[in-house]
Amino acid sequence: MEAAHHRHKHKRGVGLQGLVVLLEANRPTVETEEGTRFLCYLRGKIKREQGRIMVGDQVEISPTDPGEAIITKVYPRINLLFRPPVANVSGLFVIFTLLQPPGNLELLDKRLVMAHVLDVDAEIVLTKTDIIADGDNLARFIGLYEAIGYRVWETSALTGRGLPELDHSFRTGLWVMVGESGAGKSSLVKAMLPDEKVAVQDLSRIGRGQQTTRWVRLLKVHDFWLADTPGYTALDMSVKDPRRIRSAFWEWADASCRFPDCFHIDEPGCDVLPKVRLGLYDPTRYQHYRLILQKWVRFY
Ligand SMILES: Nc1nc2c(ncn2[C@@H]2O[C@H](COP(=O)(O)OP(=O)(O)OP(=O)(O)O)[C@@H](O)[C@H]2O)c(=O)[nH]1
Ligand SMILES: [Mg+2]
Ligand SMILES: [Zn+2]
Repeated sequence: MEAAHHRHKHKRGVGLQGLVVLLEANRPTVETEEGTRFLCYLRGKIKREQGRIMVGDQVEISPTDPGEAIITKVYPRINLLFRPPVANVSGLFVIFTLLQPPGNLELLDKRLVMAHVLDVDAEIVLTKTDIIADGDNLARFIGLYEAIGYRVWETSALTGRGLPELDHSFRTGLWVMVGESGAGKSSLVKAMLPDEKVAVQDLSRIGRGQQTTRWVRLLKVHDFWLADTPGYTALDMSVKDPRRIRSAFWEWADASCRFPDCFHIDEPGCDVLPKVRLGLYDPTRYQHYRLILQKWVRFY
């Protein structure tokens, strides 16, 4: 029964299943479940019907030459991240450094909101903790985000601090490293997977605004896939429901505004605004909320 089923499948030309693990200069590399890699072409029909293929796409391929194949089918996507471009995301590792170069908190909050809007997990990974001397700044940062409910990892690719913990925390699916250029995404990947060839930014180029990693790439870590990505600074999303942005600010869930649908802008009886003024809610987070609301909400 099994054999007949397989023969039948084969006769109809049903290909191998795989995952797009790299898209270098528009040529997808697909890895099958057995771990074999194929450099692929897209069938023209698929290109027209489904548009751009992305890293993270589940596909069917039909081998042509040794190590080469044609992608014959792209499975429907669960979700989709634009910057960096990755499909079928389970979670984001938001990579952030307080120094060398100091990370941008607005971009950090935007990435956390992005995860919330996409309905995927987000964890903050602080890098370069070996060079942080100002203990207070570190404690304040960790205190703020942990109180909100985020998991914050303290790591150093240089000393190896925090890497075993990160490596052994259980996860499944596809986890994407996102963060500014120079934040240390590739250094972290390299430290976690010493056998992989990973290009890391030259110290002299830090802060010059050039990405070292140019393509999204998936790497296998135990039972999950980890994506190293180029750093992006221009983040944008199209959010139809502004409530999704509001609910991304978890720390305001306990506010008791007069109107249950209060957006905390200038509504009477708002409980968030006075608490922001008193410093009970972080003013910088609130400022970012206003910015994101203004820029990302599209009305149709
Ligand atoms: N002191 C210290 N330096 C680090 C650490 N991690 C990374 N760096 C340095 O910071 C720079 C970060 O470079 P990458 O790891 O290439 O940064 P990236 O986030 O991958 O950057 P893009 O690929 O451009 O997006 C490199 O020069 C690293 O040597 C760390 O834990 N401690
Ligand atoms: Mg990189
Ligand atoms: Zn309010």
